[in-house]
Amino acid sequence: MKRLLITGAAGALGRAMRTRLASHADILRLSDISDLGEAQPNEELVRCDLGDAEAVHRLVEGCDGIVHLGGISVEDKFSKIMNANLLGLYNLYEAARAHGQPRIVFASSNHTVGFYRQDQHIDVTAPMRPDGLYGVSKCFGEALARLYFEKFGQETALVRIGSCMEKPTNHRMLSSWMSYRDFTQLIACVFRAPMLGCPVIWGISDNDSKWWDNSHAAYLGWKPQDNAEGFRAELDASLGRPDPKAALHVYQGGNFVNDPIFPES
Ligand code: NAI
Ligand code: 15L
Repeated sequence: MKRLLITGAAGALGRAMRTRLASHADILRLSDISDLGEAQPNEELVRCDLGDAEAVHRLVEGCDGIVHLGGISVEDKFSKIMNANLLGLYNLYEAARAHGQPRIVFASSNHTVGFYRQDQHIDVTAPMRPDGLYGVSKCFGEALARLYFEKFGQETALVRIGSCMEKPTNHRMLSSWMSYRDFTQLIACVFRAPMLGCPVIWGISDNDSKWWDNSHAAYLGWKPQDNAEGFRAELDASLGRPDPKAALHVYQGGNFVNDPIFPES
């Protein structure tokens, strides 16, 4: 593709995708509210608040695909979540509608279903059970994307990312981990697919210990290659045996279930 937009490009996942997706488009347009550093020859850098509709329209114009990683990524005050994850998402979808409906990868989250227990195995037909306002904002994002698909045919991959990082850092992530390599390949499959639609996809590697079933998305041809199980011995040695009563090991959303509703002041 000619121009791929990555929002949230200054964040943890954005920085990882910036290098890994560089060869997937002629030009990467990288955006964030925070500093993006120096532009590489094939990069365009755009500082932009997702809550600013006009800026988001300019950002999306001329893009052939969008990887939407920008926004508040953990539990926070509602006002912050509202600007970045609710208003920001609406701005992005209105901009996409005005500028040719580029296909979108939306970084949704396992926190849409965080209140399921880890001994429950679910698929994408399971009702949402968000574990906080952050999780609710991702439920909103999925619903908004679905609306724009039904009404206007806008295609989006709703990737409910588990834990996408270099390696798992606790025993919960033996189930929820997705490697950077697998996420990169998922994004490539999404943009290559002749027909995408608006599927929910669980963003996890081929972990032995899984809670989520991705069989409905086989048509995308995505075959994750990594497996968190290889890190179990290392985690056992560094963390000891997990406490089976701790929220981290009871709920799919882990400790997020214990977050308070943060006051605005
Ligand atoms: P992060 O917090 O490191 O990055 C998010 C980026 O969005 C930051 O650079 C931040 O400056 C930017 N941002 C926040 N508010 C903004 C606004 N109003 N306008 C423009 N940019 C704004 O988060 P991370 O880990 O890189 O995650 C990326 C995305 O993936 C997030 O949407 C997160 O919810 C989602 N996700 C990540 C998971 C993970 O394991 N890393 C798991 C599940 C979902
Ligand atoms: C998320 O949604 C967060 O953005 C990320 O920071 C991780 O905490 C991840 O979920 C997780 O559940 O491990």
